[in-house]
Amino acid sequence: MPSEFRLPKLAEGDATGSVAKVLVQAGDTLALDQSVLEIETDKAVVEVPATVAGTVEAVHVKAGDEVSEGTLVLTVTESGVATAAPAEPAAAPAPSAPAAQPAEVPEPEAPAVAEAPPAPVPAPEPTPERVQAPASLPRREGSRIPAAPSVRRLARELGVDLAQVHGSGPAGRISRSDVKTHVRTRQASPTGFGALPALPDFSRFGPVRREPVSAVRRATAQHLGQSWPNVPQVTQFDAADVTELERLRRLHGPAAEARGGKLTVTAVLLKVVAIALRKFPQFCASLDLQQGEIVYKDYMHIGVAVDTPRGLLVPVVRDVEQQSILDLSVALNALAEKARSAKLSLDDMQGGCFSISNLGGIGGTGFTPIVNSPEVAILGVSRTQVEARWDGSAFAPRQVLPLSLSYDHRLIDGADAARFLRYVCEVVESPFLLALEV
Ligand code: CAO
Repeated sequence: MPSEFRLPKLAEGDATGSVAKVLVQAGDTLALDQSVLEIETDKAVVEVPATVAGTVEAVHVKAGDEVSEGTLVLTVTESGVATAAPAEPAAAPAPSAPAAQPAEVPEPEAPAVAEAPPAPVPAPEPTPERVQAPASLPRREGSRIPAAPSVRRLARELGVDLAQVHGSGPAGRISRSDVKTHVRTRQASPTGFGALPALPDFSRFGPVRREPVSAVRRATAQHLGQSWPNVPQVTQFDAADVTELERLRRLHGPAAEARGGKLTVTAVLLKVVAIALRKFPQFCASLDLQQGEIVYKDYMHIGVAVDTPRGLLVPVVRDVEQQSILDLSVALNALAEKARSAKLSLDDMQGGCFSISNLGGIGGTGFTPIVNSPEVAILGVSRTQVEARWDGSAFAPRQVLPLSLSYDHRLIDGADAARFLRYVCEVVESPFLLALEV
């Protein structure tokens, strides 16, 4: 005998909602708890599960309808299965809840530098809830994709089309870990660019030329493409008076050259940053959201971005704190040379705790480098300029080095970043501090 299925109470505080999707049609066999509607409220999209089982005789709502508790949704001929107690639709967390999910996505061990060749993607580990399901379930157009509201919400936040996700649960049900596995696989797609919308046909507008994407470019795109959307980053700017440092660099440059090095600003900054990292250990750390822990590194390896004919490479200078500036000038020179002559090994590019990117040799007044995740900060260096600075009684020409610090705001607060960068500037301005601190 036909019975009516009416809309139960929506989530707390939601009197009305609008129908986003109707998930059943007349003639369907309806199972208990099967999702019938998706309703969009101010706070979330919720799925409404059936509290009756049987055959759908009529659907009384359509997408876009405003509905509230008690609205007639379906007429159902019951199949004799016991009627469940009316249940509140399961609401996904309101958008005001901390949106931590994207960061939870387990990323494949990112190369310690953006530029290492793409590592093979480890096969996803089976999770306890996983039950072997057919490789792909045939999904009819418009048919129901089995996934809980929280899974749908995660998919929406990560920009995942659930129709593309392989559900590993019974009857192809999609779990959170299926969505995460899908994202991992997509991020590690052979192109390294993930799933992107198709490009227009540019040849309609004029002649075009196509070249294969190099391995270095692909690795850079893949790594930065992961870092940028997943790391909420901010850039702090400052400037250091390097007049005295420049005098010392000129004075001691020949000593570096005698050892096969080059006493550049980058070599000095390596040492300065190492001292700053010891004073501010959260800048020498990584965030492990899966374990809910911060990983502090007691070693101090620093990556330096090198512009090479093959593209950007980031070799890592090891144990920076334990080396003198002269040692560092030699090590940096050797690594930059290796990078430019395509002789870097994977080891040379792994294990960095922090990165430095110096574009000052080329020019520019400032830029915002991208954090080389899972590191949490990167120092950008721009071109030294001569500026008129007030010395208390007159303006005097001073050499000023513009610095920028991009940082992962999940771990580092703006005040800490300002203190870190100010400290870097102070040490650069008073190189004597280097001797005091080492
Ligand atoms: N301001 C002014 N001049 C600078 C400078 C600065 N901040 N930094 C370097 N210079 C000068 C050097 O003193 C040197 O001058 P001379 O030739 O007169 O001696 C010249 O620029 C070239 O320096 P260098 O490149 O030999 O040495 P370095 O240690 O300063 O830099 C390296 C090494 C590897 C960082 C640099 O060569 C490089 O590749 N920079 C590009 C990094 C990059 O691409 N970053 C972007 C990453 S994100 O897309």
